[in-house]
Amino acid sequence: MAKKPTKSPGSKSDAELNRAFLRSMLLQRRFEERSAEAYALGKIGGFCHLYIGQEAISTGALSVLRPDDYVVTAYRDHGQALARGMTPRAVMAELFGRRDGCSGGKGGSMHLFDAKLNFLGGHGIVGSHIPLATGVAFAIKYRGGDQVCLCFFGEAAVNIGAFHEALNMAGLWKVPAVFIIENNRYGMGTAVSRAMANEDVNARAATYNIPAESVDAQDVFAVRDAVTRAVDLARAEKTPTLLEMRTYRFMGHSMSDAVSGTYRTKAELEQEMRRDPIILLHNHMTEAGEIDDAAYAKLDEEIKAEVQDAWDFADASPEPELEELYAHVVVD
Ligand SMILES: Cc1ncc(C[n+]2csc(CCOP(=O)(O)OP(=O)(O)O)c2C)c(N)n1
Repeated sequence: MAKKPTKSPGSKSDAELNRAFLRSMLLQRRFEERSAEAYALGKIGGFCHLYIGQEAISTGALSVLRPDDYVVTAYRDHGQALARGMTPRAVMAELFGRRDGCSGGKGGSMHLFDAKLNFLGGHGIVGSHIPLATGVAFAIKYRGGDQVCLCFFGEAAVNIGAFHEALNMAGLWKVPAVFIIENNRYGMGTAVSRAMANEDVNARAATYNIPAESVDAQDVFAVRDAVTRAVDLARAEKTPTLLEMRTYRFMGHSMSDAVSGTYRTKAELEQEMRRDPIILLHNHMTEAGEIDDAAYAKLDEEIKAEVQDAWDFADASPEPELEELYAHVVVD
């Protein structure tokens, strides 16, 4: 955490940027803590995968993008949706299955979409969206644009055929995509070492002639630096990159899993929680004299109020009408 952040061209000072990062990560954290509570109260149905512990990835990576760039992601999508600029109200209403949710209440936790933000979801089938990202990036190049497409997925998706087909084509056609592996070391209840013949996920990149990098993803500055390099390469030279973000999820796989699960030790979890990305950034800002306890507490209170507002909004929003059942759905 010694490094200074890379600033956006002509934008915020380091202190302002750090504060924006802290705000973004805390918003995701508080939002999901309340989501867990809402799930336990039965206000959220279906699946719900929390992102707690991984917030430096969404925050650092999406801070690099322009509004006209594209984002495609998997089912652990709340943090990325918020970091991309979706409102807590629209996300919470979607989790509650209500009409004012970003997908009209019919998508739920795993299917957050916002076409205006070029946020292309929220996909529940492991690895299924990676070819979509290659397709989006191909379309950008075909049309002569200079946008990029960022694609997030878990390390288990690296074992899926779609990953290999998509990376082969991306490498062959040289499309402006950045593939981000969020390596939290577990796919559901299975450790990487029990599921992968070669745990070096970046080794796959060389097969497809794609550059790769591994990043300490609890450090928001390291994430931002690596994604800046990859996005610059994609924009200028239409070269894709594979980035392994080394992280850890603090919660179970989903709300159907215990908080820690039975597949890892409590000691491991406690050890990893010492590298909470929010604590690391907070410590850095405290040492730099950019925040004190009172300012942190005030920020936290503001964010908690914003999340409470999202909860109230979602609770008051009506359910979708019955006639909506077949709208936007392929039924034949
Ligand atoms: C093709 C497919 N197989 C199995 C599942 C069931 N499943 C859902 S999540 C998951 C684990 C994925 O782990 P990873 O990609 O590492 O992401 P993480 O949950 O750790 O973020 C599995 C096996 C699925 N959704 N799709």
